[in-house]
Amino acid sequence: MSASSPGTRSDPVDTDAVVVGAGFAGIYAIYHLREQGLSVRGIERADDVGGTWYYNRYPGARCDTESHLYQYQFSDALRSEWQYSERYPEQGEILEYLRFASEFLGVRDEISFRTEVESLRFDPSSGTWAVSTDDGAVTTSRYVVLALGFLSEPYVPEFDGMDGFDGELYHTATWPREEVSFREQSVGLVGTGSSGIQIAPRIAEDAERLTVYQRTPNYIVPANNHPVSDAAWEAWNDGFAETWEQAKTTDSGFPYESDLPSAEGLSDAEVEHILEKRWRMGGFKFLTAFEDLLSNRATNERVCEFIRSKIAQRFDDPELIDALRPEGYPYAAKRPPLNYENNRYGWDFYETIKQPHVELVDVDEAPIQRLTPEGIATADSEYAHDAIVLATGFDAVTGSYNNMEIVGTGGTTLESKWGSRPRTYLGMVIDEFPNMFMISGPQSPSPITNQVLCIENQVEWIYDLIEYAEENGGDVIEVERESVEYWIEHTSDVADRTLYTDAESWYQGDNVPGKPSVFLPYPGGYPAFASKLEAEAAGGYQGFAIRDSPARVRSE
Ligand code: NA7
Repeated sequence: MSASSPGTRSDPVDTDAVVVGAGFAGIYAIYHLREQGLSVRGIERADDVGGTWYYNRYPGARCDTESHLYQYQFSDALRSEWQYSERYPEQGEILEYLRFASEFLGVRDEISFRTEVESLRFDPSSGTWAVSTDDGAVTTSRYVVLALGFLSEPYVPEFDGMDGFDGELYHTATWPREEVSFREQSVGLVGTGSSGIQIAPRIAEDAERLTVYQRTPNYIVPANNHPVSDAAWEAWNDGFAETWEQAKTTDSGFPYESDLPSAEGLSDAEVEHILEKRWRMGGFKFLTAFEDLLSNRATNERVCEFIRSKIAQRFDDPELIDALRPEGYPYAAKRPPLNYENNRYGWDFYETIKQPHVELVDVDEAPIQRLTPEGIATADSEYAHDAIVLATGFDAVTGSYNNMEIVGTGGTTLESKWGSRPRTYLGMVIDEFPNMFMISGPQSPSPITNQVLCIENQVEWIYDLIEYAEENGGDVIEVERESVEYWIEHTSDVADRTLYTDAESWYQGDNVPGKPSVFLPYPGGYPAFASKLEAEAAGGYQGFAIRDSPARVRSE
């Protein structure tokens, strides 16, 4: 397909499609659309591919997805050329993989690096987008694909005195490229989510003192990371097709079967037996022990108790046990971090907390009030630091859309459209924003589901829709408002039937003051989502209005 078939336009465009972002999603979108015959231009603000893995280069950064599942599956040739070295891939290796993949797929030449999109404006008369970038250029394009990532916009708390701190201030999601040394320093680490838990041992091995500021104790499960042998990798590769087929049948999109539908009605010994086995497996395999973990409070509470007892077993100090005990919200309703032994002493997060030069400070009871020139002031104490590391997370899922002005038909801005909550159909399209597609957008399953599986599915679905429109309808693809209303309601109904809404989490925007509290991912699971996509396509995209722009001249 190209810009000249089957209809022709009176006004030529610079490119058929602009893809914004060059992480996992952007790379595949550029590749797939181009392979299908569209001209594509990628735009990426960084000087390399990688997306969130480009920026989150803090010591200890690692992906909680198992490495054989954290690679594209659409190309056997690509897969056969790559091997990760550990069960969970470390940030540097993921970056290497994405560099390698982008070269292997030949997409790098299509990407303008070091270029930031400032605005996207839809012109209804021509049915095209004008993409303005910070180099002063305006690119016209028929389609826009936003592959912005859902963990791309760092969340920085607005502590008073932030600018007045005399030491170095870091955020895990904007870590410097040059090596950072904490030697002989007193370091304050704010945040004990996945990033805080991963970086804590690495700071502790270097620094003279580490103070960990914890607001909410987490349900932390061992990762059980280990090197991957050539033989193990080969075995994974041999069974890859079946693994992915199996992954597509589970809600999480991972090929992990549950042991039992529920823990309800089981004896303590039975629950213990299953969870001990899962604990040894580590990672998200622990999460999938019982099918109803996120829908049945009784099951969830039994799993919570098991984790609490595991934490208690690791400490002699009752005060520390108490301080680290997670309660008051269900396990996995908030993104559950994994625990890695990832420094040279083999300390995981809990072992780090035990070290004599490490202190845990509870900032739930006595919150951080401000930064002073010397360090951090909480409601009841002051702490002196040479450096402060904010591991405070992200303005997740929707935050990355705020950095550019997106203007649809009739001058509607995305900011106003999403004022009180994001509005999408299938997490990919928005009414009044024709020919614009999101990958891993709000109300898509990506943040709580196997990423790569979702990305490939969404990219391919988007292309199929474009192809269908070009062949059957017109050059303006706009989702019907009713479809969006339906999807918002459906997403929220499904979320209300889960335990997700019982925790304050970035899944609901609760971590960012003032952000509307709305469950952001699609919580119905991968198979349900995939079948919605299939049904929409099989039904001839009834949820959309596909029409000709005034500028389109039909060749028939
Ligand atoms: P997270 O998981 O959002 O964790 C952020 C942490 O920062 C969490 O412990 C927060 O406490 C804490 N935080 C945020 N603001 C403050 C203030 N003002 N005071 C004290 N503590 C604060 O981000 P991560 O980067 O660790 O992980 C993000 C995702 O990346 C993760 O979920 C995986 O998907 C990979 P809280 O829990 O809100 O009380």
